[in-house]
Amino acid sequence: MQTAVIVPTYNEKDNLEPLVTQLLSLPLDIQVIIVDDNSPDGTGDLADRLAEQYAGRVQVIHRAGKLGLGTAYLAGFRRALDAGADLICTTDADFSHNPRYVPSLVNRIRQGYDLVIGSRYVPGGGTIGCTLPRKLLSWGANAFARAMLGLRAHDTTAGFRCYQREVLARMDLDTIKASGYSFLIEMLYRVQRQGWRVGEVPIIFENRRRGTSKISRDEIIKAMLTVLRLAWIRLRGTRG
Ligand SMILES: Nc1nc2c(ncn2[C@@H]2O[C@H](COP(=O)(O)OP(=O)(O)O)[C@@H](O)[C@H]2O)c(=O)[nH]1
Ligand SMILES: [Mg+2]
Repeated sequence: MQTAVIVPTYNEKDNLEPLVTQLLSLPLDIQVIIVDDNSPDGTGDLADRLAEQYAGRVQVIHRAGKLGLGTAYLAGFRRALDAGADLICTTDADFSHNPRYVPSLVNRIRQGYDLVIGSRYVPGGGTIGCTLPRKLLSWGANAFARAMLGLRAHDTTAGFRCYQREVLARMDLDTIKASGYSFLIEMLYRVQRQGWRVGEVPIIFENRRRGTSKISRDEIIKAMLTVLRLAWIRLRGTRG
């Protein structure tokens, strides 16, 4: 099975090379698709160098500026679908999502799931090195999204995922409104509503050691608005 791993990057120059190397050394047929938003720190050039070094296994999508995490995933999804990938995974570039878990995500898909989430909030999962505010933010966002949208997964905001090709191929990707972090919640909402089987495998999420988080207050507010918009759609029982 061909597995594409989408890695969105914005200022990840200290993380990208070891991450790509570790992904490519997994015992899977892996292609890496880096989506860089013209990172000021030169991550895009580094990505090009890796694409040259690992020709055929690493591709780069360059975008003009910081256009958001959600649209970066979308650009990656389209490229992966065009390339004929069977499975499409997403991961942060910062090692919070350790590449060693990718095989367990893929294995769970093989057991008959359509979307598998690398989850902090199932038995065996957890976090290391996260500050209390960060834990509270994650916990609050999850509780809110689950309560408002009836999401059954426990880690609804996690960006460590693996999708079966068909889930993305059959989704009208153009109509997804969220462009930032809350894209993850909107995707999960749609996947569940469309009746796909969603599974979770435990991961230990380690706070990044290098670089800084790109989540901002704006993103948090936008995420709340996304949940409210989807809750409204759900309440009216209409498509959206
Ligand atoms: N291409 C692109 N990548 C982004 C953007 N925002 C965040 N990222 C990347 O998305 C991943 C998640 O962001 P991160 O800062 O780790 O968020 P956190 O884990 O919630 O603190 C990282 O690999 C970032 O470099 C964006 O606007 N464009
Ligand atoms: Mg991260």
